[in-house]
Amino acid sequence: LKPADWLDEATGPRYVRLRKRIEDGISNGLLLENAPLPAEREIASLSGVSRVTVRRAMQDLVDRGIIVQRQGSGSFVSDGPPKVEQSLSRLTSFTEDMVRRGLNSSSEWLGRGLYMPSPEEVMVLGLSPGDSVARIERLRRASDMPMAIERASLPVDILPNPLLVETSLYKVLEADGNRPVRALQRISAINLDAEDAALLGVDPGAAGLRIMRTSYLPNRRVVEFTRSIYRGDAYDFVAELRLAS
Ligand code: 16G
Repeated sequence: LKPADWLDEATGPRYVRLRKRIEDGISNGLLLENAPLPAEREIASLSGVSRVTVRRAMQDLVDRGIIVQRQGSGSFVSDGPPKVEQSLSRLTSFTEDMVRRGLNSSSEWLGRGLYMPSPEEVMVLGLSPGDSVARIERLRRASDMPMAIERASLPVDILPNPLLVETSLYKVLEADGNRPVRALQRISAINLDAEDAALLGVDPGAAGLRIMRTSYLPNRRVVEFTRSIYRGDAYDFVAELRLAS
């Protein structure tokens, strides 16, 4: 990038303009994968903005997974998909997680409706003989990138009409006073089979994470039993640990 290219003439906060400039540089191929970015101080003088502005733009780029910062060696253009850092201590929905990161979430329907439950669904959801189960199966995308395949099962009295879920399942549950307040989540490593890999846009056998979430209402009733397959290269799960007392 030439010095004049660091900040365009457009209006808007300076850090946003600088961030967009760098993003454009990457999508135009002016800044290649793994290319080092100049030091903060240098970008500041090239673009005529303060270091605070540069820091803010860079932080945004790091949050979006567009650049990576390596301790002691500076910032580089990321060579992989943006990694989503997901807290393991908050019970949030996919839509909320993406909105918080400024990413656009969307879903492709893989299936939904009322079905005869599997023995596992009967057990986990505490269904009675003859009960149906509501299932919604979606391929979930963040800014158009496939991130996860989610297969959720719910008791029919909690989700009588799966067709009512447009974007967010948790929003529908919340509207009915059924938003889960606790969940147990189990994460295990897998290699993606050909079908799931194709949906997620990665090679068969690529690393994935299988996540099982069982969510509960305040009265301890199970609201949701969800089996998900997440892309291993797109997620970092992060938990805060404390010294056991
Ligand atoms: C998260 C949950 C999923 C839940 C979904 C609802 C995992 C790992 N995560 O993705 O259980 O069904 O959020 O999202 O299972 P929504 O409200 O955006 O539809």
